[in-house]
Amino acid sequence: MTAPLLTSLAAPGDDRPDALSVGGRALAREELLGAAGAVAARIAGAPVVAVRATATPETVVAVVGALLAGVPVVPVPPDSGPAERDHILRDSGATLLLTGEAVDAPVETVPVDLTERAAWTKPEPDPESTAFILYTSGTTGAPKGALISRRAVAADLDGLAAAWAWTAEDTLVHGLPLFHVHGLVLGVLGPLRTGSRLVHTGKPTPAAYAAAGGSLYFGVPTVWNRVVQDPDSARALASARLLVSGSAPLPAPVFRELERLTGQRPIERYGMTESLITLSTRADGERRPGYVGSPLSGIRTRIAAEEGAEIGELQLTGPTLFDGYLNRPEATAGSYTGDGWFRTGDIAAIDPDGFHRIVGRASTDMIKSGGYRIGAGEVENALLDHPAVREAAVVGAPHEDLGQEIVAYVVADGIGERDLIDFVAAQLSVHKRPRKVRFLEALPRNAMGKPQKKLLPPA
Ligand code: MLC
Ligand code: AMP
Repeated sequence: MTAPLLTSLAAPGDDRPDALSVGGRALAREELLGAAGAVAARIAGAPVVAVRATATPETVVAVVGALLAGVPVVPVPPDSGPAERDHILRDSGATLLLTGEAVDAPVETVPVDLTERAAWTKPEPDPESTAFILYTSGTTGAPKGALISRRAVAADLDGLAAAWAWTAEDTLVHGLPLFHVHGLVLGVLGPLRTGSRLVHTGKPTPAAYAAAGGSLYFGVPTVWNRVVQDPDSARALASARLLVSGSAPLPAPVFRELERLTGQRPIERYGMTESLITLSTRADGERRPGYVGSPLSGIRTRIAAEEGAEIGELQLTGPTLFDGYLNRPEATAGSYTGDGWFRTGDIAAIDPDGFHRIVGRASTDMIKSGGYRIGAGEVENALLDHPAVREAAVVGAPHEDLGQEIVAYVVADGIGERDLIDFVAAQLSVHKRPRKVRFLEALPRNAMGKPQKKLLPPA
């Protein structure tokens, strides 16, 4: 039986004044619980609450407050422009926006004050109820809200704690954004459930990681690539217990450089917003470059391969899966096979010893840049919203540091690259901006008039 999500949060024990530190501001567990109790009292009964998810202690207090009150939380990227933010607020049905600083918003804002205190004594909500609505991009259209239950989060964190021997003795260090699975679900609720300390560095820079002195470190491959480019910072991580990479493929050369500089092989784990983390190498097991290990407890995997082939779509079942996309029954149905397995859209292979290798994505319209998932269609639609743009095609081009970089091909009149990049950054989120824009006379199309991305010139 999986214990309720917030079981260890309320347990007495850790009275360190810096149990949790975000961007240099620290909170004791009791302070977190008191301030979150005050948030819970203010928002109890709301159908859905949004949180402006800056990398601050206010975000942690807001999220924990909503989880105490049993109100589903929608994290909103703090740099999201009006198009993305308004879509998330409208689509999720959020009636309140919790925020650490005053902002204009189309819904009522509720300030989060770290000094407020209230005891919250109500029992934990039903484990099957929704903990999070996480907005995530598909290949086309606007992001969809993935419904993540309390049970799924609790099961996932327990599976990871077992795989990584993650305990209250650890200090987790990371500087990832607090609006996705990696930084928020693993990176904030993980420490609260395992009882470990958390040091969030504000930004995931090599120097900040080196200075933090943790035992457990999280990063996306771009972060690890930057760490190995800074050998002094990398060497400072030699005393850590585990360096964990995820959210995108860790290039084998970065894996090897990390081993050379720190004396230890990184842990690689694989996951998705819809499934949470499902595969990982283990603290006491083998770690092989290019492999994401074996299923966490309770997860089953299979490869849907053509007759005779070993490589095919990775499919999953298990307790960490989402409960569908909010208000999108067709998209939800389409993400499952007829016999009830979740279709990841990732192409993978499983070695005879059970080790999984992710080979790529089924669709080139799903881009991973710096560990962020970005749908090509979403960026194309944003570009087409600009009056000067007549046609747009967006691709992910291989990039040494970001894994992929977003490149936009447009047919447009009287506008320059910089203006279009800034336009997307302002409408969506900064990380969804194209890094390059190429101007064409026309997009390559087939006889049916459909754009042919394969025929686009090199970036
Ligand atoms: C640049 N900036 C602009 C801009 N151009 N601002 C406005 N308009 C423009 N046109 C500014 C930004 O505001 C920012 O400022 C600065 O430039 C850097 O932005 P960037 O270039 O986007 O940052 P970069 O260095 O490329 O970021 C790399 C990174 C980041 C690794 C730090 O990509 C990152 O945090 N990735 C993590 C993604 C993640 O957590 N994914 C997990 C998904 S969950 P300033 O001053 O603010 O720095 C998942 C499941 C799983 O995948 O398996 O885990
Ligand atoms: P997101 O929904 O943002 O969590 O992105 C999920 C996607 O990230 C997956 O479908 C994979 O394509 C990719 N991903 C996550 N972890 C890894 C990994 N360790 N190796 C390769 N790809 C990964």
